[in-house]
Amino acid sequence: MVLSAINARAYLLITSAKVVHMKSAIKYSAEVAAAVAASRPIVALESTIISHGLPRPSNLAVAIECERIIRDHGAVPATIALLDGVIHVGLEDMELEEIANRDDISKASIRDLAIIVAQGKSAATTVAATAHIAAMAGIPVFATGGLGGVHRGANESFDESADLTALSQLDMTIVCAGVKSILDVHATLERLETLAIGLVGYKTHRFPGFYLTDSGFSLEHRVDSAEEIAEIVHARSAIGTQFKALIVANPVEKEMEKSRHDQILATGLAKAAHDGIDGKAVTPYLLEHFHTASDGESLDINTEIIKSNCALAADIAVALQ
Ligand code: PSU
Ligand code: MN
Repeated sequence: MVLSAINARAYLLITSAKVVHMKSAIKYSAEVAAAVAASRPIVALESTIISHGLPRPSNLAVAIECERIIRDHGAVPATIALLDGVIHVGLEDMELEEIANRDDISKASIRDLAIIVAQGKSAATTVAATAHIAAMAGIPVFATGGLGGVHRGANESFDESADLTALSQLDMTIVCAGVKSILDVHATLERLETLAIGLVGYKTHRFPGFYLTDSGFSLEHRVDSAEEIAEIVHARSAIGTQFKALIVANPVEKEMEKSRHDQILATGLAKAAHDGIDGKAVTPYLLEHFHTASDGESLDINTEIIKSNCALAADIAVALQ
């Protein structure tokens, strides 16, 4: 049963002319190509956080630091992005710099990928798009900051991140600090349940709230080591639930003071409504508002979040081997 599902997928990859064409659009960095050849542990990293989530020049510094942490933990970083119509799995130094500093880098979700490739454009990949490409490239572990989810007021705006539906269809273990606190966390947790996406807390029974250690919601499952997570990943394959992602929620250690957080969020939401921000501009707008209104405190916390997630993701990738 499990084998036939995998074979069906492999068959598709090998025989579909379109997919083969797509595969030839992938360029591996030298480091990632060597890691793939030697079956070494690899961790996928998204690039939207670099181009749209963090301000310059911290964005490039954080991206470099994240890659270093993953190497220090015995794995190889594969930052994923699209440059001039080519899907990159792993970026060379110059390419990472382009993602961080070029002004023509759009934010690509899964639905944008083919369009960007066909038109020869450049884009950073969201969690959804990164997870899709990583799965295609056979990379099973992914580190990010905070997942996208159901936005506040989604009952009217229908604004729900494609991160959720993407993760309900991919074999991926993703480490994050919960979902971004700018979202409707309760609704997002309900959607995760509906979509059958696995969810465990790392050393906690509380669902993390991105800038906050605790979002106010509890978690049924807790794990305490990378090895335990690897056991779950193996069990998923044996049971046939591997094509639904597993989220490892890793809380930030030093959180923002809650009343300060709530006040900055309230002014940010009011400002976004006043400025008529919607669609994919909402998340970058609110993150930027946080960074400015908190005098960089949210930037420091965001940086800590993703560094810690990179370390844990690398440990998981190593434990999986
Ligand atoms: N996590 C961060 N910073 C970010 C993001 C996640 O710490 O900038 C990005 C991810 O790429 C995620 C995206 O997929 O925000 C969600 O955007 P949207 O809500 O428009 O789907
Ligand atoms: Mn959206």
